[in-house]
Amino acid sequence: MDGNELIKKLEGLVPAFSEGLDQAFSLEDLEALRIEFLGRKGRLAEIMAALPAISSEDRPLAGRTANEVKGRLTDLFDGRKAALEQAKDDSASATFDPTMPGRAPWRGSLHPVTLVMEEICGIFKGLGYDIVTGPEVENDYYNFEALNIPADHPARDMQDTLYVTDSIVLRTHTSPLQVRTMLARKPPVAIVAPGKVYRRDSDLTHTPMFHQIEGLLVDTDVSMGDLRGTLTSFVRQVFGADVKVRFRPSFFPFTEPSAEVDISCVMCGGKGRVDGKPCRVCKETGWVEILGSGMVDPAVFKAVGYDPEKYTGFAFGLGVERVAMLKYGIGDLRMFFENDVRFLGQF
Ligand code: 2U9
Repeated sequence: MDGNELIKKLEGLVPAFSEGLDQAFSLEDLEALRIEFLGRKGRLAEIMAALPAISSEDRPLAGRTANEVKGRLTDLFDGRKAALEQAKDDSASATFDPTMPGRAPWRGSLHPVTLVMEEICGIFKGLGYDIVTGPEVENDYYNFEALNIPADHPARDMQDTLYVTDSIVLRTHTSPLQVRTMLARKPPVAIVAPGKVYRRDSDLTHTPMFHQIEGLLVDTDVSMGDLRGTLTSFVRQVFGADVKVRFRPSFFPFTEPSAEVDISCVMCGGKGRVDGKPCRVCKETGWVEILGSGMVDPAVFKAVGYDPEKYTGFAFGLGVERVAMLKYGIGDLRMFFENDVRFLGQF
């Protein structure tokens, strides 16, 4: 080997070592590479062993080159070693700490309408009532005819009802469920019918779909007193024992006599004013309407084949969103339909 050849070989060590460093991902890899190139029997030492054999005039340059190459390899080695040590430190401090408290998983919650439906159904279940559900697309007979709402009745107006065909509608109340139940069962009947209902109505205080719960009790000797006692006890369970209750005469095609049920205002406690200002919930009256009710009209019993001479019954209905607004102090009906989890998560 002459001097030139030796120098070329020495200089070739730098890119070869560099390539090796690119593949060294651990301190162990790096040490193996150091031994291969810089070790006592390494590639540099092997080339250096040929130094005494070359001509004396080439030797000084070859010797200098050897020192330079050794310095380059050592620098490259040190730089890579520092980087790998730093990476090792970083990952050590980021290791899993089993003593840290876990990250709480995000939990959903029940919609306030669902909560109120479940609460109300639970109260009546406790009194022995069955929960019944059924179709939201109904025919004219179950939604209107059997309920003493004749074809020319204003409740059927195109304004109020969403029609599928001339004789098929989206149910405007859950009353068809009571009709279906009476056609299928003999008295005594005690049921509550929760569900979605649909009306052609949409403004600040009305949505085209809302939720109702209706109830029906049919037996021999059911009286207006039973209606009054049952509904008074019911509203006190929902709104608190101190709430005042009053029954006002009203009219529904399917009940006679009929009564609307008011409770003392949940906002102002019945005073009509809050901090000296008119109460926005009861409009200064001190009362808010909560239920419609009445004694089942004999015409309805006839339609389902119950003997109106033998049986009497009471029925009631309420809007679930309305109860939820009063119970939770929600001022805007639209909150129930926007699905904003910041709102929904509060219940
Ligand atoms: C049958 C017989 C009688 C159900 C009744 C009401 C009174 C009533 C409204 C309350 C607010 C509907 O959601 S709302 O707009 N309901 O006022 N509902 S009595 O009477 C029936 C039902 C079925 C067979």
